[in-house]
Amino acid sequence: MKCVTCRGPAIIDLRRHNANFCAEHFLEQCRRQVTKAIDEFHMIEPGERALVAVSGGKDSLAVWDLLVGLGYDVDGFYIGLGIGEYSDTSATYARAFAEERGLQLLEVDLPTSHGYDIPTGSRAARRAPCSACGLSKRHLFDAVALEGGYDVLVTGHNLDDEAAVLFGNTLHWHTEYLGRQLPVLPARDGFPRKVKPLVRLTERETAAYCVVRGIDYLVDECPMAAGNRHLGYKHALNEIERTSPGAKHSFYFGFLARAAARFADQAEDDRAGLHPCASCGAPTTSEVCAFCRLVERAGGAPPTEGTGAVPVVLGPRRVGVQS
Ligand code: Q46
Ligand code: ZN
Ligand code: ZN
Repeated sequence: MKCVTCRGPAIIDLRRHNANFCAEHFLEQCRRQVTKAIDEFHMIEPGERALVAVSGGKDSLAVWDLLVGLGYDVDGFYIGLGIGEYSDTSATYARAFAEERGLQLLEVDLPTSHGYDIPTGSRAARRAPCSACGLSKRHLFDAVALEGGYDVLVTGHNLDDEAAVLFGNTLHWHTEYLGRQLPVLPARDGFPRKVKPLVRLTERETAAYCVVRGIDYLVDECPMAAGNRHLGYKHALNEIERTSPGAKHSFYFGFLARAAARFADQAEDDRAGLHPCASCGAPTTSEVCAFCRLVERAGGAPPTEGTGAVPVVLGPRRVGVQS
């Protein structure tokens, strides 16, 4: 197996590109794919400040490393979800990554700052754990990015994630979600743009990227993910990919090129009815937003001022977040 660029010994084969790469040229390939995604979808402009949502897993650490390597100004943000040992361990990976590289990491600990953890919150609100978790994370990402004056919020969603979500939404014809399933969601109501620079890389590639770069990441899956539908869709797509290399890519990018715009109106309609939450000010269609209702049901309370985000690893620059 030889590297397609230098003919040296290859370490990875990428069947959908019909190419093998040595370590050096594999890293180059990852950077090229991320640059292409950023340029194609106008994700981050020069001089903008980005905040990456960091979980301690391979994707979020890979995207942080890639963006810093490409010269972007990026801080990290970690949320302690209170999911037992999983959360304790994931935090150590996120902090170690930031410390070793002198990057700034902000942190919110949900139990400390809002009085609930994901297992309790999901039971109290009668929501599936991932639903309560996703809602809490989305709210805090927006709020902390806004509080810290960031222009862009970056997440580590990769091609497998996006194809699996698209698969689920198509399977059930959730047309209201299809118009929003884009690699970039524009800024609105003072909230930052949301971008997914890893959409051109698969899970296998982000894992290999971390190994080659020597990035230590949490391999274990969140214990609450077991048996969720999203994982089932990923397995199904992996089976298809095995016999049809490139199927995931053409499914997702074909959707973006030829179908997403057809569902855009519905996404716009959803936005039209937004107004500030009576409790926290976040955009919502009801009087009090779903996050504030979740916090209340879980018996917690929002911090009196701001999100409670504090820098736990101090990089070269302090931002004006509240402590
Ligand atoms: S952390 Fe949260 Fe995930 Fe765990 S509870 Fe579900 S959504 S699986 S990315
Ligand atoms: Zn090479
Ligand atoms: Zn609210």
